[in-house]
Amino acid sequence: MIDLRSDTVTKPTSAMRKAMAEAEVGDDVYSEDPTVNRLQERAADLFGRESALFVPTGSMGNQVAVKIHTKPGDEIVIEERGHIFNYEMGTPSVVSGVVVRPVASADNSGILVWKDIQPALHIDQPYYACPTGLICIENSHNLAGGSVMTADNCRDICDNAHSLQIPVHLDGARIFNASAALGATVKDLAADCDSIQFCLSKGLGAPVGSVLVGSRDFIGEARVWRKRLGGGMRQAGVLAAAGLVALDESPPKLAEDHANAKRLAEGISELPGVSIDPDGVVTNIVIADVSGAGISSSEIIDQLRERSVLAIGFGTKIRMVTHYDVDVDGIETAISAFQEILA
Ligand code: TLP
Repeated sequence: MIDLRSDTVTKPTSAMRKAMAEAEVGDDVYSEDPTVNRLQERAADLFGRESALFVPTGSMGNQVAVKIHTKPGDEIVIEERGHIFNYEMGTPSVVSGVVVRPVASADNSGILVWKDIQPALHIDQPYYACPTGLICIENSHNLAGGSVMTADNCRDICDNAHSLQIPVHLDGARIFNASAALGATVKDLAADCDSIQFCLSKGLGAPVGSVLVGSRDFIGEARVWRKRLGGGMRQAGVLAAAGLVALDESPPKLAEDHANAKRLAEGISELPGVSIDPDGVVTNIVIADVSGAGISSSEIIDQLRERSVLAIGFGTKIRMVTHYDVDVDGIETAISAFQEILA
């Protein structure tokens, strides 16, 4: 199977499995797991921050951040296709009691600029409106096709938000992909964000885990909320060990995944009824609109599966994500499968 449903489907590399088997462990709820501690120090260092916390999932990292930055009744501002809003099962309202204010990016790239955000803010409006408690940004932007936010844009959002005392959380599930695409360090791309969540289990290919990064005080609170939400993981060093290997092994390989995604987009863009701009594919996510194909996205996905290619669909769109378990031949097979189905 050529599994392009997500970069979450990767299997651990042999170096990851070896590191997992040999990991030194302790009880991480007591902060006594040396491998988890090493991962957290490494992550804090990579982002130039005081502290970091290993969490089981990206969703937990994001939602712990939302919880800490806001109070019930606040509003959080996010791009309308943002993961925290669309794919985290309403947790901002369930756990934090906040309202989500989705906003569109004027250029439809999914990448917000301050001009998009500013009109949606509620500041100093004591009656009727929910005060804006947090701005969430996403880099790369999953549902917008892996688009990326530059360091300058991120800094501009943070500067403006901070001048209004509004914190900024970065959902950097795939920040290393953005880093590879832009040729910028993750530290620069996270600029002045108040908290950052990045996933080890997406483009980086580790089997489990994410890291929340921020100030010492913020991470102290995050540790409490991780435990409250059931994320205290005991001998988690076996997982952190794979994460450490992922941080060493994977970033240099991401450019290959991006080239594969671009090739896939180019290959299918020529087919009748498929709408995708290959120039817009700059990381590892390919989202094609097939509304003109005369056959539904779910039918195409079923027919792809019959040809050993897995993809996911939403509405009239099909998403495919490249990763280290799919090579150039796999991409050519996927393109041929599309050609057979749509020709
Ligand atoms: N994304 C998954 C699905 O939930 C859609 C995927 O296959 O892409 N932020 C972003 C930007 C994400 O893409 C994801 C996962 C998360 C957060 C949540 O991470 P997990 O799945 O670890 O909770």
